[in-house]
Amino acid sequence: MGVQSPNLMRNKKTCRAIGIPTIDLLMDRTLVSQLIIRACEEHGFFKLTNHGVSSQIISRIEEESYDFFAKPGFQKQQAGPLTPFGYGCKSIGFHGDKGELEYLLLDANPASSIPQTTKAISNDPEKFSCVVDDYVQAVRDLTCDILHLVAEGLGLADKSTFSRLIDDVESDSVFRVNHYPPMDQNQKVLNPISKFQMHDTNLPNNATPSRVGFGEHSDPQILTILRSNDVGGLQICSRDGLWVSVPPNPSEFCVLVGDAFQALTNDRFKGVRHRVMANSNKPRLSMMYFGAPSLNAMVSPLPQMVSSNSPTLYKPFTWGEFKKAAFSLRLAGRRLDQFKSS
Ligand code: GA4
Repeated sequence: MGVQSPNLMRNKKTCRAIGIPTIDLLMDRTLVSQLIIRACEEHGFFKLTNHGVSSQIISRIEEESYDFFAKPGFQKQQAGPLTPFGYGCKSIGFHGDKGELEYLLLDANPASSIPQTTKAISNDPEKFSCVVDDYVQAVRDLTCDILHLVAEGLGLADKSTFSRLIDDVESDSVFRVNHYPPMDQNQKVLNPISKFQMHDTNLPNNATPSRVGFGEHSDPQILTILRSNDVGGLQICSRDGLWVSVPPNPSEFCVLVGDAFQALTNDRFKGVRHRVMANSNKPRLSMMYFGAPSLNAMVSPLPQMVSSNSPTLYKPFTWGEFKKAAFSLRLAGRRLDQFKSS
């Protein structure tokens, strides 16, 4: 499979190399679909090159985001608090999880009118909405392509089985921009223990502790399409429980399997646990499109994914029911457990 640059990770007990699957969308379609399926099964994660999203669309949203985050705090606060969309700082979601980041969370459905939040985000809300819509539309199309490829690879008769869930006017998809401020050098040297959480068990004993930018979790939705600037920090948890750093590459997209895809495929794909360690001297900016179904769509296993050898693992449930449960469990793991069939 198009595996590139093995990435050495150090762990207290072991040191291992892992290849992060990198898939070139310009390769032969049948091959691409097989590689995507294998990556979703083995890692719940892959990188995409030659994804076809125009660099202009990407740089415009990136510039708007940098402009917003460069504003003084009191101005950014005017785009908050989250209701559920808007500006957030240090608190992740509504239930007390903390992170060393600030972010914008926006509705990823085509805006019929410019929401109040957008007026507080930009001096030119129409331009901002347009830039967001262009980016979101491009990554939504890309997500639908990937979902078509998955359906093809799984041999489903209806190739839009997955894509139609997010290509829906009622889709609950969201768009998020995360800004991880640079780590203050003085803090890093003077007060490393009390200031920063010691979560990084992969670090050798003499290394500088890492700051948790976004705590470990899986995304609740179907697929996440992530793009970052050239500052690293994203780590994924491998199947054997090791944290693997994902080298940043602004020209690529990272694709993450979410909990809903795990349920739809009856656990053939697994949601990938990931986190961001914000310990760079440079600011990290990442943009995520979270592709989700409508609130009343069923996300329990597709009949085609169930057989006598693979009986259904989940009771029937809607995305709305799962989302409610996932949000109340915060960043905790095993959110799907309460939907397991007995
Ligand atoms: C993780 C993925 C998306 O960023 C998000 C997050 C959401 C939020 O920030 O409001 C959650 C988190 C995410 C999962 C558990 C709950 C909800 C924060 C949190 C503690 C927008 C999403 O959909 O789920």
